Amino acid sequence: MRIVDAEVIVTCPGRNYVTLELTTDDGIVGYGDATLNGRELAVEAYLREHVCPLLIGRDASRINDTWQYLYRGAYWRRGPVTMTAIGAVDVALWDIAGKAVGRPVYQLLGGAARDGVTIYGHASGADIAETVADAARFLQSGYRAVRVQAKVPGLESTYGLRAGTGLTYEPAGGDLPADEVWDTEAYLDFVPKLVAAVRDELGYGFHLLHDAHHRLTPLEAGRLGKALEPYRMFWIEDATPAEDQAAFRLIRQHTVTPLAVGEVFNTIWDCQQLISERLIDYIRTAVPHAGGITHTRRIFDLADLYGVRTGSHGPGDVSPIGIAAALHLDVSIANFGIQEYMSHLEPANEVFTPGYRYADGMLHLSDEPGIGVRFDKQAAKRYPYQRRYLPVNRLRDGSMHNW
Ligand code: CS2
Ligand code: MG
Repeated sequence: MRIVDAEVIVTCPGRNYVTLELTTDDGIVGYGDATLNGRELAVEAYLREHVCPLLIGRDASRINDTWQYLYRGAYWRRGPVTMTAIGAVDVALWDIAGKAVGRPVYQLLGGAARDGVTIYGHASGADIAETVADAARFLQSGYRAVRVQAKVPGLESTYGLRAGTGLTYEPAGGDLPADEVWDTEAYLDFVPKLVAAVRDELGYGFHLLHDAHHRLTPLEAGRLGKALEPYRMFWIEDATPAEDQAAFRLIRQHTVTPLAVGEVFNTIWDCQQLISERLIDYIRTAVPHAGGITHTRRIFDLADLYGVRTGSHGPGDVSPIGIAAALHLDVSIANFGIQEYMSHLEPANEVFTPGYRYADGMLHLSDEPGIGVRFDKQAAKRYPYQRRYLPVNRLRDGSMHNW
């Protein structure tokens, strides 16, 4: 089963996606998600110029060897662009492996360990009342977990506020990064009020999550975690930038609120200390950005040794192929925690046809062979790439902060 063609397709049906298509000599086609929000063309070029020429003629069944060949062979290791490119090749090869034997990928990973994959809704609002009402809507439609994000009083814009009535929050926009202003004290004063109102109105019968989105210092994260302890959070996400893994020791000294981190990680080495010292409770690496199924599974297995559960990143800027790949891992591993899922902006469904479906607060995979997502290359051509950037954040004095 030799690879005879490798093509990278960039398309923008509602937002940009980068998809790798691999074809074998017996006509099997596999797909991988190579989308990296705001840096799509960097991954496209890495794949087209430096990886695809190496794939032609390779045995598609040698997934592990191809992973090692692309990782060690690059010499320059790690990083979001390299690992997203390797991740796309890896998922496409797993897709081919499943299609070659007529079985869904999760059955090649040891089979289902649960009936479905619990996801969380993304409630948001311009104020507390709106956010509580939005959270209630998710609960009424069967969600068992909800993330809440609301506009911080006094700030022009705040992370996580969905536009319109759709389910997807899309932060990238414009052909230059939008400049946003941030005020940590206003945020720290506000979030406990938001969370208290959600629990007062909607009770404790569901998992409640919040994303601090890298904006706090470790001590501020400890302050927030302690303030939220009465409300039994499922997690606070990205409480502080996690390059400084040791900083989480300080947060742990001040709070028992569970911590989740990892959506910007791309290798096991980014989280090895966080996991082995039990400094976090959930690891959030996204399959497309962390070297695909092969490497993400290693991260999840390491996490399992230390009682850390998974909480894969799954925003609208992970394509349905990336979401499906995560679901195959989620449904089969022992230490599954929760899966992020926002669904996708229209008209993504003209290009991607996922086999998974929503029911009772969970996503359920189909038993289609492979990853189970169909990709319409002709439809993709109808939506050419549009340069878009994630926003940047500055403090009120103009100094750069973390978005
Ligand atoms: C967020 C994302 O989903 C999340 O938890 O952190 O919305 C993130 O901001 C985007 O994926 C960045 O592209
Ligand atoms: Mg996040």
